[in-house]
Amino acid sequence: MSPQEANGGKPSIDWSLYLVTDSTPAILGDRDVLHVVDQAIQGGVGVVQYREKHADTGVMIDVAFKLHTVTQKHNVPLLINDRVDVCMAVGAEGVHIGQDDMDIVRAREILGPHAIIGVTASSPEEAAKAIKDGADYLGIGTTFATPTKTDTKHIIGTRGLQEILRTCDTGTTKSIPCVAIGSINASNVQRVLHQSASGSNRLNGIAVVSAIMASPDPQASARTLRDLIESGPEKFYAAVPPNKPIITDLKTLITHAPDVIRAHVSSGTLCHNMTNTVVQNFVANVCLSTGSSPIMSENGSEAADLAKLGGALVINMGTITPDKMDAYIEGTRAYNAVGAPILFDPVGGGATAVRRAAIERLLTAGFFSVIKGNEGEIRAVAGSSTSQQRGVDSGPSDATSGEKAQLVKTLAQREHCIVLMTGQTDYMSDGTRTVVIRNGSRWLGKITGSGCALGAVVASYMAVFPDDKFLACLAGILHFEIAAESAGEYCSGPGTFVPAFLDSLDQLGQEMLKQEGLGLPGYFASQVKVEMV
Ligand code: 3NM
Repeated sequence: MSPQEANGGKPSIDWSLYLVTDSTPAILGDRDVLHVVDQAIQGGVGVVQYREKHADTGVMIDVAFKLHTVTQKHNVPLLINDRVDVCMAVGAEGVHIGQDDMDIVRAREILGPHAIIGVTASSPEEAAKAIKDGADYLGIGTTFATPTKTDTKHIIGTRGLQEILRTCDTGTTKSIPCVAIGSINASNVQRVLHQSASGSNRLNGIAVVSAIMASPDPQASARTLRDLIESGPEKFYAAVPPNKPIITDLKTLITHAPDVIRAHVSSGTLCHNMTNTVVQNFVANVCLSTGSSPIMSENGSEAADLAKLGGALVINMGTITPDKMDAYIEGTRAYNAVGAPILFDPVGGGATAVRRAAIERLLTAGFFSVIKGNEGEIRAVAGSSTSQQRGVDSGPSDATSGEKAQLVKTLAQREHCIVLMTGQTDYMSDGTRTVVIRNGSRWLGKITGSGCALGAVVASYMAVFPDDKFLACLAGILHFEIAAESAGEYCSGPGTFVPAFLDSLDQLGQEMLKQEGLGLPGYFASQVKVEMV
């Protein structure tokens, strides 16, 4: 049986990288569309859609015919955007229709059962209807706002993609290939694939216009995208990369923590802080005392160079301004581009409209390995805030411990990252593992910057131990909070706590190094107050 016969008479399609053409001068420039498509296919494009919104029908048929010759040479299907008549005229493999174009049932009647018909869907409802009406695949989006198509109705982000993917596999409707579209390029393709997944439902591929059509080297751009898609997004973005064991047993996690602390203490790993002006000096000292090398730079233009140095980035929006927002986004993109960890601390996230909007903008702009905040901030990120945060303090909470654990777990599952909610008791989840941490000292709540400093520590721990970022975070938290407990025993108040804490952070690290090879130090084991829930 040929692949075509095996697929109900339709050619089997490699959806991983789907190219939509655009001949407008702003995108295509003076390049030849046929040459670009030929190059793109050689770079790894598996399906081509001819999209032309302005040409006369005769011109469209002429270009589509020539394009079909190119795609046939490579055994890749050609689909025509919107125009069933052009598809028939050139014998293309199918059409792609938008919500305002010809109805899919009518298109199917005209083109017959063997044609490939794809439909644009921006919501679970549109997806469900398209599936019911017999679509062969869905183009879902608009993922992110794009200058290529400014009349898109809904910008749905990776959360919207997740919802649609969930609809596509309810058990009652058939599963259908889905490709996401809208401002997807080499800098974000892996995190779109990672963050859009809903359980085992994943995108089959991504569709792009400008990332290839506007490229001076379409073959190289297609190859880069293809490699990024095939190399698997989880390598950088999952708490535990593929092929590494996920330790679900708390005792084993705790047993490994001292090794991670030792690795960090002697690492001098770069901790790049885009943090608030109130805490910079203290945070830099905490970094040094725990073994990382801090740089406090809010200059977005140098983030790309710093991102290549093997460290981590902290984005702490405590003293946010419009200029700083742009820098945070530049920093986020730079670290995402090399797969380096970023910790996002949405300080005061529930306090003002500006900060709530900043959270949305940042979550759209990039991927954060950890989102860390107090309860008010985490609720602002989750969109489940019921009370107005007063300044940067969390505000009162009547949530039970179980509800807090569920909050971090649900948000971790939604964002596909680690969520750390700090307070007298900390809650942390990577969506699979959720822990409650009762270590720490009351003095941490009496000085400025303790939460911000914890963020910096956790970030650099992830850079040192990327094989299990959840374990890295846990080790960093224990280093920080157990040291705070020791310092709390000797200090006489918040003033003396600060230097005692810096000493204690350093001493705990040095003790760990001395006891290398001796297993889990007894004093450390006896201090750990962590529970898995
Ligand atoms: N359709 P780029 S967005 C053709 O949301 C198209 O349905 C969209 O271009 C939709 O890859 C879009 O350059 C343009 O952002 C995508």
